[in-house]
Amino acid sequence: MPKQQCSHKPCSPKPCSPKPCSPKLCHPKQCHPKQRRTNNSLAHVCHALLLMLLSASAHAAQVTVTSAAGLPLEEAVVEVYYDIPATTRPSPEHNIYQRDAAFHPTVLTVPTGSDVAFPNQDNTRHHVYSFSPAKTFDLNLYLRETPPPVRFGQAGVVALGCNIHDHMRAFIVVSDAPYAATTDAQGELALPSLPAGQHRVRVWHPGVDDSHQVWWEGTISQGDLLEVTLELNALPPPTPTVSPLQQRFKDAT
Ligand SMILES: [Cu+2]
Repeated sequence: MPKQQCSHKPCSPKPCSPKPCSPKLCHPKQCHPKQRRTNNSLAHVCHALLLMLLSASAHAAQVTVTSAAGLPLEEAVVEVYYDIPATTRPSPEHNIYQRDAAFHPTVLTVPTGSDVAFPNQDNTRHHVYSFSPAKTFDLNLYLRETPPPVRFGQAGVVALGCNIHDHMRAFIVVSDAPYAATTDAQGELALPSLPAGQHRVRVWHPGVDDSHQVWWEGTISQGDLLEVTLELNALPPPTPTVSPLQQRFKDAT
């Protein structure tokens, strides 16, 4: 970090750092009151400069994703590509459960080669499937006995559905990137410490396109505050349908 020279020679003969600039350096008897005030203000300036330099070099990069209308986009997937040893890549267990006739979460990001289970927590049966090129599978009607996990060995976006409930949908983003995660309710994601240099970054959201294959692409480096605006061109998800039993219940009330 470049050292700064203090201009106040009598009290700060050395290069500027937090201690030389501290007012304690001036003994009250050595400094005229006016000099002490000057030293105090100099100390504040030095501290402010130091904090600015530290924060500029140390804070993590952050990505904020919003729609063209300015709304924060939750569950946008952010991938960052950089070199790390393959052995350090985590591979925790994953699952997408079903509750209240909905998938939870609705967007899951996993490293390529991950296994994902689909436990059913409802009292009605579900039939989970995908026709996506990255993974085609079919878990026939089940209730309490969770089928064996499905392995996702190819990078890409996998759209999930339920054969019984058309409104149920979710996405698994299978990623080759060393880092991939989803944004929070504010559309924000704080990245881990990145290696030096510019890195390729991709952003995906289910609302961008009905093909689910369109990614925003750019670059990012440590300390960047990247703001990404996505146009949402996909059709809105279908609204939940009411079963005949539910309809009879509604009619009776
Ligand atoms: Cu279902």
